[in-house]
Amino acid sequence: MMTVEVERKFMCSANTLKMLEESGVLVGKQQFRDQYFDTPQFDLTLRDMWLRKREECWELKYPLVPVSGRKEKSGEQSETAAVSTCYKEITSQPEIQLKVKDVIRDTETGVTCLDDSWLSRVNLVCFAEFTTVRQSFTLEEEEVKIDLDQADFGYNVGELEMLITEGEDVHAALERIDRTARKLGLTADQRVEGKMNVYLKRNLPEHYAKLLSVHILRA
Ligand code: V4E
Repeated sequence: MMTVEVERKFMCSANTLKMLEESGVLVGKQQFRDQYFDTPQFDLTLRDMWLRKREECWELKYPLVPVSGRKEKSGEQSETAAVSTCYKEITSQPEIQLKVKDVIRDTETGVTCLDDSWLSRVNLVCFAEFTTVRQSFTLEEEEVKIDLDQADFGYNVGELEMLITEGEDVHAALERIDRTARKLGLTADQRVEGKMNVYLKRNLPEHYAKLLSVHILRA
């Protein structure tokens, strides 16, 4: 079963924080280290594929709508959809390997574990590494998870997130995210940079510029 992450990022103002502390339920606080991997030529991220190891767990995120079939955002698109993103998430190592191999044309077969030897064989190297402290909240009657992230390189961002299974109604998830956003007093006109945008801009500006130029990331 494939998971789809429907997500909207936001800047957490003092008002939003107050609202969360008063009406939200703090469901957890955690700290994790993310390491992102790609080939030296960035074959994965230039296709909007993000391979990461969070603590000891591997995860691959790639768009629900493949980069090749993407249309420019039109005026017809709802504001909610314009500020939200949909990515498939896979966590099974054999599936991750198959998908990655599709892209970087590894010819090896019979590898079943995404260990460090597999990484070096297909020339995957860590290009970004940071630690996040995350506080997670929920609002009464809402299924959307609200994360407040503080990354160790000095960037804070909020995320509204719903996980659905592939084939489930993305539109309904977008509407739930929108409803939670309204309850938090967020407006749809604001597009917010994710942690990776900011990390790349600061640490790998050339690759960041390339991702902007091919419309994988937006400034
Ligand atoms: C999908 C993606 C990246 C991978 C990191 O994804 P994200 O959900 O931003 O990270 P995080 O740490 O919050 O993961 P979670 O704990 O929720 O699983 S890096 C860039 N992208 C693409 C992307 C994009 N183009 N635009 C926006 C607004 N977000 C992500």
